[in-house]
Amino acid sequence: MKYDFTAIEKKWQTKWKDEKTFACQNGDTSKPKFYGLVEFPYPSGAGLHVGHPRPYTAMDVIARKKRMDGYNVLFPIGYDAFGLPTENFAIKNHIHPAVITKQNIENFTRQLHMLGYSFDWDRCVDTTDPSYYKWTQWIFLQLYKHGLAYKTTMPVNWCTSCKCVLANEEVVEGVCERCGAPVVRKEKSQWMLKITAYAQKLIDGLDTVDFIDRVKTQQRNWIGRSTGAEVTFKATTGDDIVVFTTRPDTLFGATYMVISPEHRFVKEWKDKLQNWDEVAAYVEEAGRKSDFERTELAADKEKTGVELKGVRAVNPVNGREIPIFISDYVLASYGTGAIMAVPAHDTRDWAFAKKFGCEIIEVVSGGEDVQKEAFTAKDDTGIMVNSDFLDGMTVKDAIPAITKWLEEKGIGHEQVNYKLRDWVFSRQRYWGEPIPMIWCDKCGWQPLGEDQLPLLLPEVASYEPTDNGESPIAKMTDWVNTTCPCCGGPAKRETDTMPQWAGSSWYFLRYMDPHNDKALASKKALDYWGQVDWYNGGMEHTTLHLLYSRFWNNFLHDIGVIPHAEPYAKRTSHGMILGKNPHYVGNVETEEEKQALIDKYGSQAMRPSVKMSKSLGNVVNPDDVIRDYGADTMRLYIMFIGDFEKTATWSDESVRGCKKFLDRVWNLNEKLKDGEGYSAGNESAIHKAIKKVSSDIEAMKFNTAIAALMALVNDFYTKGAAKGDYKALLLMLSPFAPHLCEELWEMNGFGGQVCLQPWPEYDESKTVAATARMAVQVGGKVKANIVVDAGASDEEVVAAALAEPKIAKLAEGMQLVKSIVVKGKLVSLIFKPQA
Ligand code: ANZ
Ligand code: ZN
Repeated sequence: MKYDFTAIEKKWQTKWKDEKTFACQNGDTSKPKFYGLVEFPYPSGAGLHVGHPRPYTAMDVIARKKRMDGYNVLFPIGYDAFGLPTENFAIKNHIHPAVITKQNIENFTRQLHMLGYSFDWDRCVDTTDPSYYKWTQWIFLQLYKHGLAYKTTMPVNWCTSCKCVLANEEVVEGVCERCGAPVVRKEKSQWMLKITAYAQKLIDGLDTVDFIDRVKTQQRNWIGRSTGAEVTFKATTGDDIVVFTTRPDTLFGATYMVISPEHRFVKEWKDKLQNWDEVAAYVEEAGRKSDFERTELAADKEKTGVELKGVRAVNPVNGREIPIFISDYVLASYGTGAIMAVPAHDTRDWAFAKKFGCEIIEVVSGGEDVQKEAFTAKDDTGIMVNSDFLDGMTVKDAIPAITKWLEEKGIGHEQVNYKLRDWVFSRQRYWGEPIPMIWCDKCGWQPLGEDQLPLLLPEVASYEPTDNGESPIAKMTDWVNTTCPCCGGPAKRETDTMPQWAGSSWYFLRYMDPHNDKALASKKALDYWGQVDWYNGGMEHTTLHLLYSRFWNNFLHDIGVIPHAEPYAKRTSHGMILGKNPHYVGNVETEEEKQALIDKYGSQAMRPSVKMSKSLGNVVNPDDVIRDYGADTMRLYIMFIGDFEKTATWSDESVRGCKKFLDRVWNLNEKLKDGEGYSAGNESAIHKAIKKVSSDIEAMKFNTAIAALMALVNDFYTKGAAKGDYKALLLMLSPFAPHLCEELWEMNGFGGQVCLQPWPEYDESKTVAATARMAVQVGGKVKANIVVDAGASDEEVVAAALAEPKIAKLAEGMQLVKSIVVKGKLVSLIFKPQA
């Protein structure tokens, strides 16, 4: 019989769907629970990308294995469907974004079904469904009521193309993460979420979870805790200038100060400044740049700045008067927006001092001449000098000593700062959750009553964002004008919507109880499922989604809504799938051809693989692969493609290789011998394979698990396989190639569905092959002994006997005429001289 994957896959997918094979029950205490999570997709118009199946198949393999291990498995899926691409498509084509979303979700659902994923489809969520975003809005109201949502006017990142405010996390190297257009600074009134109040909790929580190191490190760096001191300098105006420094030990080397161009003193000192015009011009110029342009991009560039002429500061440790500058390398948004500059020991200060002729005084010795470069070592290599009572101390000892001194004098104290900024939570766009707040001229901002939720998005005539930066909803006066929940007077609704990160910040909770209309999920469901046991997702979400959702979860825990502070017990991440680079120099033969590619494509020509893109024509569509080779081949290949956490390059040849392997598994079915248990020849190989495949799946080493199964199939072909051997193979292969295995399981009459069988167990003692010692007789006399696999076939035994050195010598010039094997005991050979 032919392996008709199309028919087989359709048959089993229909059965799983109709019978709800993978629907799980809340509160089943007869089994341990396992909650496996993948990042739900944004249903774009382009359909499933080949990047999706890698993490999805991986978690599907794990979920299927956990079910066979006897767990009650929650493995859900849904759609993160608010967002700009849909809105932009709506604007262009004049179709309601909800209509487009519905179509896209249907297409994604079809594709996900086609891959045979064991999702519990009854729990599917859609963030744009009012019964879902009701609870997103509810969480916002809780944040507001607990002082963690506030509206403020601030300079924000403004995408010139999306006409929309972006969070810091959405600005990548100065351009919009989504569309690549330049991002400029703009003053806007914005809703903010106080994630900074959770900075320390978000760091501490990392100690309680099993996240891969890369993720922990990136989160810690992003939150950016630094310990130092705040020190007060007196200005000659009488004002106190407070600075944040991580090196209070270098205070004696502070030879000037810098305040950020936005610092309030700049305006307050206007009348005292002799060079106001110059100062004002610099302030304006700096205001146009983003923090990224002012710091990272400018790191190697010449420092700029203006001295504030007419005002000076006094260094509190030695009473010396020092100049004050404004420079854009000092950010308004970090620390106190002011620094003491120590050019001898800070690289940026050193570069600035060289340009502006400021004094450089060494206070830590141990490096090169500080007039030639800054000495920045913070460890024990440096010894304090020119620093009065600190002289002779190491930096490590000097920091607490000076901090104590500052505290005693009342001019400073220890201070912890975080790089993390509050989360800009409003977008001036249509396709997002309305923010349930009302503005009353008398009462100020008022939260909408919880009984009024969901606050539905109004129908609008056009989704175009307005040039003045207001949401298209602002034009819907019927919707905007309302009454104040506090005084009943006329009031207006907030017209900004939430960012896309809102719906995904809590979706894993909704899966536990997706149809609940009384709460985001019942206490019973939340208690039963607890934490997500295993969450796999992209590294690109580490500082956005992963941090945001940990913040919301910690908050919901603090207000008693959910039982765990940390949402995810375990987080892993996969590498990207790349396409072959059509412009790679390795694709061509001659030097001229190679040079032509380099001339045209530059360094890009040197890369064998690149991100898939339409323009390069190297995009792989999962639909095509499934049509040509089947979903099982697609799944198997994507798990076999390489180390899961590393990037991998798509290869059609390897896809065909995987299909061949499944063909071999299929064809083996017709060669099976009878026999229920494992046959002697295969027993140890099967135990070994069970051990390896089990631990490899757990460690996400899918490629080596598959390699082990391939080796087992080879064994079965050489040694022959009994039904019992085949059964074990199907059990182990089923998480990877579920449709094929179900079909073969059924054909053999093994009973039930393979996905519902217990995972096979292995016996450690049987993973090492049993051996047998056998005598070798030649012409009736024992001439040698050999050791062979207990399960070795007669042919293998004879071959081993002939290879034995003594026997080989006897056999020289002879021809074997007869051999008799007495299993496990002896092999008898009869030779005659060669003709
Ligand atoms: C004096 C000093 C001496 C510093 C020295 C460093 C080395 P992190 O680790 O990032 O927290 N700083 C403080 N506020 C700043 C702002 N708003 N914009 C730009 N720079 C700012 O770095 C803290 C250090 O960065 C602080 O310590 C301060 O420079 C600078 F040998 O103070 B330091
Ligand atoms: Zn009012």
